[in-house]
Amino acid sequence: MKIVVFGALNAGKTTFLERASKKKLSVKGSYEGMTTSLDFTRLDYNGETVYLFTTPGHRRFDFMWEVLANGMRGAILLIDSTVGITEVDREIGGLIESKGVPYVVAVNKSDLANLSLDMVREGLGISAKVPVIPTSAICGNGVDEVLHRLMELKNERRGTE
Ligand SMILES: Nc1nc2c(ncn2[C@@H]2O[C@H](COP(=O)(O)OP(=O)(O)OP(=O)(O)O)[C@@H](O)[C@H]2O)c(=O)[nH]1
Ligand SMILES: [Mg+2]
Repeated sequence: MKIVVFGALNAGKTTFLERASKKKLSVKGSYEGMTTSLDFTRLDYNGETVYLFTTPGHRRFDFMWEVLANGMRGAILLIDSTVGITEVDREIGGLIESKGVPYVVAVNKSDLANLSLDMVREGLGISAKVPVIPTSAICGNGVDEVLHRLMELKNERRGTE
């Protein structure tokens, strides 16, 4: 199953993927530290193979967002706590919503800033059903929880299909 990590420039998507997979990424499409195409890794979650992708954050490569969203079964929207909610976050949130897949919002760099989760929810205009979880891709806090909640949501949905 395919899961895609979205988020604005520098939010920590590549670091999040490295942390989540606990190994070297199979594909790291970066130039001078900035993702220009995608990152990819594969992990096992309770016997299920999960294909994890990240998108580039830079607007110049925003055409990749739609390409990578193709066929995804779940998404993670990474917010940069040190920046707060921006127009790009709202735009990406809208893209994910339009795909109708379960998703989780990860409020990243929580080791550096303490962004109110209610403000994140309000800023993105999302329903109470979407989990909003503080993470630190550097320290590892919250990363496994994000994956766990996403898999839970996906399985709940599968149960009602
Ligand atoms: N303190 C702290 N730094 C982080 C965290 N996550 C990422 N960073 C740092 O933020 C910078 C950007 O991280 P990346 O993982 O490259 O961000 P990205 O979202 O993949 O960037 P683009 O793909 O270019 O949009 C790097 O210097 C990371 O070390 C975090 O949770 N805490
Ligand atoms: Mg990146």
